[in-house]
Amino acid sequence: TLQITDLSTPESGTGAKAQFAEDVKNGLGQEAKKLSSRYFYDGEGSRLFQKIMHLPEYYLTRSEHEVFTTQQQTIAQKLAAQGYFHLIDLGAGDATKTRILLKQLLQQNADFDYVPVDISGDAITELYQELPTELPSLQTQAVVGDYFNALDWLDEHKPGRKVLLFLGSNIGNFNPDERQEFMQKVRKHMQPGDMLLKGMDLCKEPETILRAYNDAAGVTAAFNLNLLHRINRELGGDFIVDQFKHFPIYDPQHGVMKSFLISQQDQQVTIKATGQTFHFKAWEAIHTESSYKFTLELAETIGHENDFKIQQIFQDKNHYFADVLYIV
Ligand code: AVJ
Repeated sequence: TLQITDLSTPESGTGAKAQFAEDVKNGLGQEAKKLSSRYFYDGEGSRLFQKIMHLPEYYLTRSEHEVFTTQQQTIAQKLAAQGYFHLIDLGAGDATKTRILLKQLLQQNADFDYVPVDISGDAITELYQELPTELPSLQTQAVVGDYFNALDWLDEHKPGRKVLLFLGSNIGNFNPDERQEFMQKVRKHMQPGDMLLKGMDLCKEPETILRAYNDAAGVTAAFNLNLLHRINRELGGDFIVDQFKHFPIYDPQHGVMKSFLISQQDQQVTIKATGQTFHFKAWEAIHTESSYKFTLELAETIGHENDFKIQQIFQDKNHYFADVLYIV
């Protein structure tokens, strides 16, 4: 059976747009200009991210896929060892990696239901069309909405043991403060015995990391620049996108990959929805994304700080990527 609960409100469309305009206005109004990577994922951005996941340089997806195709038996056993649970997939997207786990869990006759959560109604609708034919015996309760609205809803309507998935190194887009807040909020929804399986990209040869965000085909550059196209499309901006270029840099001391858009000349940009004109000096930068990288020690510290223990760490052969299983 498959049910969808839509927690997005009727006015969340216009509300979301006002929020986007507000965030752009604040970000470009700062001394050090910035835009949030949250806004990369419109239709075009999501399509470009799919392409990124297939790039030879973007090792993250392949590494985590290797973890899921070589260690799925152990992972499934650990998750299912304590009986009935909700498998809650935060930011499920197209659930490529989760499907491997779902097949394994069904094969092992695990007692669970699947709760994909995504802010994108389109992603959830696609799962709705595919999962019943691919995995007919799977019990699914999909939720469209924000992670924490979804967790509130579950606590109220479907209590029970939780296993949370947060895959793909999505945690990397949070800065340390945001990451701490995320872990605390997640922890508040969890009880002893509940688990969190978190994908984390690991510190490695800096060149390897840098190449993953600076691919030869220029897909990541297009992904980054799409943010300006999106502002033009949705907020009535007049960015001449060709006058900006993608500039990625890896900071090996803080373990963070940062991406910028550089203004290649002195220019002005007017954005109707913000009612403002922004000035860019030649070679001025807009910070658009940080992707944090982790060590296993940091994974442990993050756990301890929030009252989680590490139950097991799953890694690919190269030790490029870790899926860390935390337990309360
Ligand atoms: C989806 C956040 C895991 O940071 O590696 C890919 C997004 N940005 N290439 C990442 C991304 C540029 C990706 N995450």
